[in-house]
Amino acid sequence: MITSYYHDPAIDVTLTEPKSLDIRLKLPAHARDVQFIAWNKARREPYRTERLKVSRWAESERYAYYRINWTCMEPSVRYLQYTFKFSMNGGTLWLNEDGLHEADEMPGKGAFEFPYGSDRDAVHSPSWIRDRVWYQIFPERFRNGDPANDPEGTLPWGTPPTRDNMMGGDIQGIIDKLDYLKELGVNALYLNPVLRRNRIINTTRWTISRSTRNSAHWKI
Ligand SMILES: [Ca+2]
Repeated sequence: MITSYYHDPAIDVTLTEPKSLDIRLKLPAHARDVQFIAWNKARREPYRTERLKVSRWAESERYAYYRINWTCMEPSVRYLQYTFKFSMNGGTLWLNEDGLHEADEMPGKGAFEFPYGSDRDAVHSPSWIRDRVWYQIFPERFRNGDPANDPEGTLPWGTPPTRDNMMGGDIQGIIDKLDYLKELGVNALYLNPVLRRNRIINTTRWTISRSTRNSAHWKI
């Protein structure tokens, strides 16, 4: 009976480039015929099952250490599954995510999984975002720049906020304070949520620009 086994996939991130995987396996010293078997989970893309013999890397009196550097992943394969097969004490064993199984055939489920992301899974930030100094604003509570657009029931500025009360803050209030924000070194604003008359609206693009050159006037 096996009382100790350990598997270390060496990395715990999703790869976006065809790099190799360094996989290590520690087994009792008398384990033999270790194989690494990998296949495409989705099976939508053509990908043959790999069956690779894993060589013994190091050993001690009680344990054997196996290691395989696997470089055969294909970028189109999004989710790989793999398992280890080895023989010991006359039986065939499978090491899976959910433990050890003694069986002649590979278990139908429970294999290790490895998300091999494609480029479409990666986050691509625009170049302009890298030197931004962000300032997050809740417009309704930042500044009331135009009392004429206050929703019904707007309370005096400075009233203790609750989940539901309204203070009348608006985009004009932000515009009024753009120079102040600039003095702080802020060069990007993150507004949330933007409300239209106390109703949350879906994503909308607003453009704010100077209305006249060299002035403190802004338009939206
Ligand atoms: Ca207002």
